Amino acid sequence: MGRLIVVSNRVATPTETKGSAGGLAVGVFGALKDAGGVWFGWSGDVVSETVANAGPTLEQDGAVTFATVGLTRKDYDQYYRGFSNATLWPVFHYRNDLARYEREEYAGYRRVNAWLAHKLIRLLEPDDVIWIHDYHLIPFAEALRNEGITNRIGFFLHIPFPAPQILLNIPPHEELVKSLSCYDLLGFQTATDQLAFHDYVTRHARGTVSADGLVEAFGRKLRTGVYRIGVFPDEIAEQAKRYESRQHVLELKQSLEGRKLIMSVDRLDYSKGLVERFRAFEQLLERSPEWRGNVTLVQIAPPTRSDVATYQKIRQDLEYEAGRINGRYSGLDYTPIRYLNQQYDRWKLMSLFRESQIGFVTPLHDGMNLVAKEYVAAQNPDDPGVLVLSIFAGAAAELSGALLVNPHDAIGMCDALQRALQMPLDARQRRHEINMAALRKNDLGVWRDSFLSDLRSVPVQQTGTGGGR
Ligand code: ADQ
Repeated sequence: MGRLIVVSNRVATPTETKGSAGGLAVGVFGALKDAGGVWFGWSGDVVSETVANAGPTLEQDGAVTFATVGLTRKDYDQYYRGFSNATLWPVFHYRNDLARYEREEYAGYRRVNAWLAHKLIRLLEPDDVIWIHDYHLIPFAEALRNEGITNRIGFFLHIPFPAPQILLNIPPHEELVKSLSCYDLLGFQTATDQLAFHDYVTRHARGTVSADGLVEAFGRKLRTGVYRIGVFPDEIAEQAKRYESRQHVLELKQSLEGRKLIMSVDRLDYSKGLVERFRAFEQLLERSPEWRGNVTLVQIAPPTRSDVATYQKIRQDLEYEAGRINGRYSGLDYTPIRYLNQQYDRWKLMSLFRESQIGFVTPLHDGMNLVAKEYVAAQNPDDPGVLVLSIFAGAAAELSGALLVNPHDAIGMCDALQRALQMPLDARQRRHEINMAALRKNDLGVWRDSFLSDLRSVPVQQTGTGGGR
């Protein structure tokens, strides 16, 4: 079996892969350890041109090499802050209104992909299998193919793939899809995303999709598949239980004074539907006075990408909404919304989930949403909380024990909160069992192993980049 090469925008540090870091780092690292190989990507540092060109920096951990490079200010601005996060991210989350398109940023995005690919080549061996992650790196395989690399290369998209009518808003949409055709296997979070890609291929790229899922486009053949990312539910359950008697949980319990708790945890991002969520909670207090003073929403949302203008705006909007709602419904001893801008340790979060009666997860669009899965896994099976989940999270296709809501319908969300707050124990347990069975059936290991086994079995093509149409 050939080695595994993982490429992602950010690379976890060796320490992060062992501690309580996000499940993804642990999952990917597990596969790297088994096969041996390299994890390659940006270090997260902005550096001088000399330092950037001197990379990659190599760090060895058993059979795994962590290889990272720094980015120059210009590369960071154009590739990361620009085209990745101000064009691709909003459009792929159906927010054309928040997207901008600048030719120089797109050129920078392609330039950085080509530069990174070139840096990786010296670390490659002929039978390595290469797994590229996410929207920052769409042109990565094309750049490798341009340098004559014929290894098997797979791509997993962690975020939604938009319907063609939405994708057309990005002027170089055809180049992006042509770049995707240079992979051997494309993995999507849901069947809807896969279908949107197939739709683009057949309607806008004069390609074909056969009944068994083989795609032919731009002179290349590739496979596509749905690989639902998961968690390791039993590990989360165990850690959540282990942390439940720690100080932070006891303090929270004490401060709630018997009130019901609704928990929400997200990166501070406009795709997560935070403003809509706060307004739905406001509806609950407005329409059901009996809950005033008796239920608290804890929203944990540390800022991300705070140097992208749209992220500054969502932060302001949310602070305004939290202040407005709290001004309206607070009492001397009661604050309805506790809005925390901090990062929390993963196991701490899980133990807080376990204390709450509702997990309120309502993105406007989301690839999967692992928080929804983590919430379920962290519950006490003897007294589980209820997941209230947006139909626009990828996880909604699997978690049929959740109460599904449309995040644009404040009253609908308010009704779901009411229902969850009043749900009897036997109904909560039934829903929890259904959700846990889904998590176990399709855990993080299944996601990783099924993608890699499909990638290892695609036939090697000797062609370089697609010949175009
Ligand atoms: P994200 O948009 O970051 O990921 P999500 O899947 O919800 O969204 O979270 C990823 C991880 O970050 C989870 O393990 C979660 O616990 C952690 N996290 C989120 N908010 C946190 C906070 N406030 N403090 C600490 N940890 C926090 C992208 C896509 C998703 C997709 C994932 C994985 O946008 O749709 O599910 O990749 O593919």
